[in-house]
Amino acid sequence: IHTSFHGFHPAPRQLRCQSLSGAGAPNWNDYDRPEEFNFASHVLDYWAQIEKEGKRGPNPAFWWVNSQGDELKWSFREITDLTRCVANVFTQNCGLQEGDKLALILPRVPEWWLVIVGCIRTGIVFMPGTTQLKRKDILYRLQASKAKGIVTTDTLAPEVDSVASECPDLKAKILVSDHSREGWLDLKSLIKSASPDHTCIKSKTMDPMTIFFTSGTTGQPKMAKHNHGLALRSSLPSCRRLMQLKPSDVHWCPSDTGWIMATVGSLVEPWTAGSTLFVHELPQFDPKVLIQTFFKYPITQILAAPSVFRMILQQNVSSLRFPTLEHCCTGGEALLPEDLEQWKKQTGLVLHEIYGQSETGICCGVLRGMKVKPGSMGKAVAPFDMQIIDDKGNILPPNTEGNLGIRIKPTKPIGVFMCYEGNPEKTAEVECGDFYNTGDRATIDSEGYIWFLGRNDDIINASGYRIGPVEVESALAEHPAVAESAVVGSPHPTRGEVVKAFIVLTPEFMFHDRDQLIKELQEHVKSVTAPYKYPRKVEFVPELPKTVTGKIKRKELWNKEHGLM
Ligand code: BCO
Repeated sequence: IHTSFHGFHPAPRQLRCQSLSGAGAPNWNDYDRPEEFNFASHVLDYWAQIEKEGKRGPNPAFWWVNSQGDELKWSFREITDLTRCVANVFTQNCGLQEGDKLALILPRVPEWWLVIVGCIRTGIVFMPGTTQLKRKDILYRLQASKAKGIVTTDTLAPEVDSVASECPDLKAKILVSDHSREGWLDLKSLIKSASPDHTCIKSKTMDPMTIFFTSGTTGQPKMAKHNHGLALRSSLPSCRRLMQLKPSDVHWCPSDTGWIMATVGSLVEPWTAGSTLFVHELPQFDPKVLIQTFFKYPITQILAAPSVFRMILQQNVSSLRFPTLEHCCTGGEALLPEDLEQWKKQTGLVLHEIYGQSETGICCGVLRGMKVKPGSMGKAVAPFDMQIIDDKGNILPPNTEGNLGIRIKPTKPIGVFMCYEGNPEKTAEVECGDFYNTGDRATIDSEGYIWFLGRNDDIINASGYRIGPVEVESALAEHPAVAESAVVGSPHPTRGEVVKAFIVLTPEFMFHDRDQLIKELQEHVKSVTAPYKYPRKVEFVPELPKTVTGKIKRKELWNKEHGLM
């Protein structure tokens, strides 16, 4: 990868508002459905051209740093060239082609951004996954998606090798490393020798672009498949009004690369506006590093989960008055009014809540400049029509609690997922009359503000992670101490909710040291599945509450945890 290290200069004044009306793409309106769209050619190549014409200012398009003092800056022209090289590597060296699926499990290294755009240029469907995934998670993902390729690092390559023989469709293993590994293609050196001449596919807006794995109440994560509309959506005027990013902005979204928040917030959104996309490698999350980063770099906008802001507020530092930060957005879990108040008090800035899911991207929010109602997650962002519905899909009146729905009939809006790949039953389950049922409970007031109330199922939202209880219960079941368990969300002052496991012990472990056993069970879960799912709270119980048919009553345990009984 070639790098350029040019100094940072704020963009000229006249460019500040340039991109509010749909960035580089044609001036679509919120309800347009263009036949063809490709983020690489419509947006990135546009900004590369603007740069070439000297109309963008000298700010980098991509600015990556780490704690060792390394920095990397790319212009849009460099990104265009590099991602064309990646596209050629995929098709010529890896034997991948349009429609193939590629698992992408990388930390915040520059190649993550190159791979995504390389996929978009070639029509390869990228499937981001968190680097916290373990062997079994990877096996499931490769098998369920029939992935033809995987891109990962040295850390996870051995895990992939240990399951590869069980994945007959997997033909390209692509490594991002400074070392080579037998049986793996070395992405960095292949990019260096690849040609930057590549013709981007002419993708239809409705062609598949990406898949996000998302936890459900039962079973393994579902595969929420999106078309190119997910990226087009950020070019629509209503979406642009959300953050009102402009080319002079330096935008930072420190979300884990496995989530839709990273794809949208740390790639599509800033680049649609021609802004600088800022990345800190942050191998381990540390709120102190975030604070130092705000003081060191000219970051103007941030998008992160409420837990991130809470953790920053809890640090004992003399000032949280950041010199350049102007606008803060938050989503992934509920933002409490006290977080909003504290952030305002300490930083002088308003936290603007957004709401979305792996199935929807950002679908509602408090737009920049809009009146903030503490506790509300704002209004639906067109073209989404969001309503409170009953279990049959009937619209309920204002201020009535019900299911939060997004209208998908007669026309599914740009940005809503296509389906759960390979799972028509689950896809049908979330359709409710003319609506997609988000599974969240909410109310809408007479001004259209949406008030989140909670899930209508057992899914846990722990510091912005969506966790299916069965995934944790299955991991626990593999430990000899666990006769059975039930997992629910439990309130937590920093993380909103954390995973709590109620465990019935097997007779052999009944008299073991309880504190030691808790630690052992936590480590066990961390070792068999992605560690963010581990139960931070454990309670040993003689039995679990069950229905007459023997089904565990998780709701009863949840109510107990939330002081409702
Ligand atoms: O807290 P512990 O130290 O006990 O455990 C942590 C890690 O140390 C540990 N861990 C991580 N990698 C490991 C490992 N252990 C063993 N081996 C490894 N390889 O596991 C625990 C992981 O928990 P965590 O990720 O919650 O950790 P942390 O560092 O406290 O991070 C805090 C947050 C707030 C940064 C993190 O929870 C977070 O990023 N939350 C936000 C998630 C998010 O972005 N959600 C958005 C989803 S997309 C969406 O909602 C749509 C919106 C448009």
